[in-house]
Formats: sequence, structure tokens, C-alpha cells
Amino acid sequence: MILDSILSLFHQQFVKQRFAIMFTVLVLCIAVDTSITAIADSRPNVVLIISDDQGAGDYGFMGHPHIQTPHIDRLAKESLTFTRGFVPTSVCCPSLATIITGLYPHQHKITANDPPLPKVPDEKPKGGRGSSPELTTQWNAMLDEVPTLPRLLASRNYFSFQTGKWWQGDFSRGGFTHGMTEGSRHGDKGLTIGREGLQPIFDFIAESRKQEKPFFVWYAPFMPHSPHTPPERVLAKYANKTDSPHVARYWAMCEWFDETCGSLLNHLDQEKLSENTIVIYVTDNGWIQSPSTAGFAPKNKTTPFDAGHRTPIMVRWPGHVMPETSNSIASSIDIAPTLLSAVGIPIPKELRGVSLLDNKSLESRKYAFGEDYTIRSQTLEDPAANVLWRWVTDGRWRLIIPRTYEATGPLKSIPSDKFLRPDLEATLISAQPMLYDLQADPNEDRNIAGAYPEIVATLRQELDKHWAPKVVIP
Ligand SMILES: [Ca+2]
Repeated sequence: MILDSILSLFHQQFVKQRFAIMFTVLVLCIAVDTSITAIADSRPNVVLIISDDQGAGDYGFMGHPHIQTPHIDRLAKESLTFTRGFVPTSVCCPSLATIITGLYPHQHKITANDPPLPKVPDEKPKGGRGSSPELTTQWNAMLDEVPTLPRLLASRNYFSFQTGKWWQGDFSRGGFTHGMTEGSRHGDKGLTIGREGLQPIFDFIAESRKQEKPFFVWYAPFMPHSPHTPPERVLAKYANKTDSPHVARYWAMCEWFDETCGSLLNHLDQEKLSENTIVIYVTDNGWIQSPSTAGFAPKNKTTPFDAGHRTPIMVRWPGHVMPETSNSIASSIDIAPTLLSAVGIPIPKELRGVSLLDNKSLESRKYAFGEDYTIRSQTLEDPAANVLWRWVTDGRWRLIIPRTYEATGPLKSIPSDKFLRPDLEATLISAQPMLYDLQADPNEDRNIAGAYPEIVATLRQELDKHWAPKVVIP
């Protein structure tokens, strides 16, 4: 009996202790969970504004004499604004892939706008983008192999919303939790954003707040990209400012796009979200409007020249980022590391950009690098087989190396691409380095490589250190 009583007492004590331990663990769990929630809730939201086909000078704050962009001008004034920004490639799809991954095209391998044509002509219906369904599927899946901003942000409780341009299948491919694009060539339903208002973004923001999630908005409208169809009320402002109706329409598109940015930024203000939202601005590639046609002039989009790659880059984060203009070189490869470090997510080791909020890194970086490719991919596996030119600039000097220069084997051959214009093909045939002094010759009219062999050699060395392509799969 006595033994039973003792055992019973021990048992009661044990149960009490066990309950006490469980209770303590439970309280700790709740405390930890609450603290995680508190951290998550305080994380800044992110709005990424990506203009589409806009010249770097085509804003009020960049000194354009006619184009009015009051809302983006205000953003520039409230931001750390880099007027010497670059994208590494001058075509939409690979440029957007760089923005979302923080990788150069030779790293993420999405080098072109469209997947390769099948080696054997395909009898099946086209799977989109003029290729086969199989190659298109493989093309889209290339984004699965690399880190993406939405996926990394989702690991920290973020909701993310894709709108506008999107080339890699439906929005979930990039890791977005919400989105508009269903998977056609470059954005389908997503392309209505901006042109038909911003309600889907406002609804997403409301949903994120309801569920107490920090949010990431990818605002990449099809603007000022063609079709240049501005509202008459905006076009009327520009019709008398130029002899070219094409130029007037492009200028009006820039203002119409600016209006949509104003709607987005005003919404953040009205919802009292501006203080805790990082806004980043960039263009996917440059544009010089042809005065005589609806298309673009030479030496910008799709080319290795400066105007195809220049963009202002802005970072606005009230209370954290001092508004000022910076002369440092910035690149769209910096956007991912900037955002990841700002929200406290470790930066994947393959990312080679720097945080734009890290002055030391910015000051120690001397060069921007880039690479331009065939518009139609030649092969999925090997970026080197697709490259046409590589370039490097220190802001003043700009060196462009055609793939054919001092090349042997497959690099010596020029890929067939119906989009490669004769003037650009000529640079590959001549196979000579092209050096320009951007201060004296901003339009890159005079190749002075022959007069400055030392500068060519120095820049070439830097370029080769960055990436020296070797075709491994001809
Ligand atoms: Ca574009």
C-alpha cells in the first residue's frame, strides 16, 4: 500500500512536471511564433516598377525638353537615383529574367526573346513563340533552375503579384503567389495592366493586408512599348512639338505610363503604405523612336550600343534611404541583392550584383558589363552559342567585342537570325573591337579602337575576367 502511495505520488509529480514542461514549451512556442509574426509583419513591402522600351533621357528629371513625367520625377526626387544605370542586355525577355534572378543572361541562360526552332521542322501545331511545344516548355522551365525574387521572398512570408510583361509561362513559374499572366508569349492578360488601370494591383494589396502578409508587386506594364496608342488628351499635348507623328505618339506614351506610376504611388500614399514600402524603378531596355516609322531607330534596342542598355535606376525607402542623385554605376543585376539585403534574406552566392544601398561596394565597382544575343535562341543549353557581342563600360569608355573577334571554331560563325539587321551583321563580319568615348561621342559614331590600343586591352581583360564565352555545344 505504502509503495503504491509512493508510486502514485511520484506519478502525480511526474505528470505535473510533464504538464509544466509542456506548458512552458507551449508558451515559448507562442512567444516565438508571435515574435516571428511580428518580424514578418514589419518587413517592408516591395513595389518594382519596370518601364518597357524607354530611352534613359526620356523623362522630365533626366532633362527631356518635352516629355512630361511629373510622377516619376517626384519618385526620382524622393529616391536614391542612379542616372548612370544599365541593363546587361537590350531585349525584353532576357532583361526581365535578369531583373527577377539577379543573374547575367549567360548565368540564367534565357538569352533570347523566344526558344529555338526545332532542328527537324515540327509537324505539330506550334506551342507558342513559333517553336515547338516541347522546346517552349523547356524554355519556360529554365527559370526553375535559378533563384528568383518571388521564390526567395515567399520563403519569408511574402505574397507576390505578377502584372504586365512576363515571358516564362504562367506567373507561378517565377514563384509568384498571385498573378495575371496565363502563359502566352509575353504576358497575355497581364498586358492589360496600366493600359486598363491598376485595380488588380489594388485588389492584391488589399488581400495581402487582410491576410497580414508583406507584399511584392511586379509592375511591368506594356508601356511605353508599342503599340503606341496614347489617349487623345495626352497625344494632343505633343502633336505640335514635333514634325513626326511617330515621335509624338512615343512621347505621349511616356507620359501615359507616368500617369499609371502616379496612380500606383498615390495608392500607396492613400493606404498609408509608402513609409514601409521599398519602391524600385528600372527600364528593361532603351528606345530611340524612329521619326519616319512606328519602330525604333538604329543603335538602341536589340543592339550592343549604349542607348539600348541605359536606364535610370531608383530606390525609394523613406527613413532608410537618403534621397539623392548618385553618379555611381548601377545595373539591373543589383536589384535582387538590394532587395534581399533590405528585407534580411541571405543573397545566393551566384548573384554578382551589389546592394545599391552599400556605398563601399558601389564605389569600388568600376565597370558595367553586358552581353547581347540573337533574338531567337539558337540552343537552350549554351549561352555562348547565342552570344553576338559582349561589352564593358566605365561610364566614359565603352568597348564592344563581337563574338567573331579573335575567335576560332564555332564563335567565328555568325548565327542565322532573321532579326539581325545588315548594319549589325557587318560588325560581326568585320570582327573588330569597337571603342567609343561616350563623353565626346555619346551616339557612338566614331570607333576609335585603333587609336587607343591600351584602353582596348585593359577593358578587354576586364571583360574576359567577367565572362569569356566558349561554345561547348555547337
Ligand atoms: Ca522592352
